[in-house]
Amino acid sequence: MHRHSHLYLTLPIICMALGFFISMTRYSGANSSYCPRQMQPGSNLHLISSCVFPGAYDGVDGGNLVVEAGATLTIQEGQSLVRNLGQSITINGTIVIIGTGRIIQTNLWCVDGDQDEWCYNFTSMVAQDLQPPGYTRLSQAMSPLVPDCNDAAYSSTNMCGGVVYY
Ligand SMILES: [Ca+2]
Repeated sequence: MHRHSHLYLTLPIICMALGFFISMTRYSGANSSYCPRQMQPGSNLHLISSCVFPGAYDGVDGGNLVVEAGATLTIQEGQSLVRNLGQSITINGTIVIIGTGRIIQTNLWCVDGDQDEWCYNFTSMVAQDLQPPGYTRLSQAMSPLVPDCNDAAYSSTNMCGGVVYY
C-alpha cells in the first residue's frame, strides 16, 4: 500500500520531467550553439560549425551567407532566416528547416532607440524592406557585434560613463 502511493506520486513527476526534457530538446534542435555574427557591417558570414541563430528574425544583412561543409544551420520552428535581395546563401554543408521556419528575402533591422547607429542588441531584430522608426540596418550599424552601452543616450563612440565600448 505504501509502495503504491509512492509510485502514484513519483510517476507523474517523472513524466512531467521527461516531457519537459523532450520539449526542450525539440526546441533547441540538434545544434544548440548560436551562430557567430558578421565580423564587420555587411561582411560575408561563413558558418564553419553547426549552429542556430538566436533571434526570431535573424541572419545576414549586406553580405552573403555560406554554410561550410560539415556544418548544419538549423532554422528553428517559427524562425525567419533573412538575406537581402542580391545576396546569396551558399550551402556546402546542410540547412535544416524545422516546421514553420523559413528563409525570406528582405532587410534586417536592429533596435536603435537613440539613432546613434549602435544597436541595443542583436536578438530582437525585425525583418522588412523599409526602415521602421527606432531601428537601424544591421549592415549600417557601427558594429554587428557590440551592443549600445546606453540606447537612450546618443553617442557616436558608444561612450558610457567616460568609457568607450568598442
Ligand atoms: Ca543606439
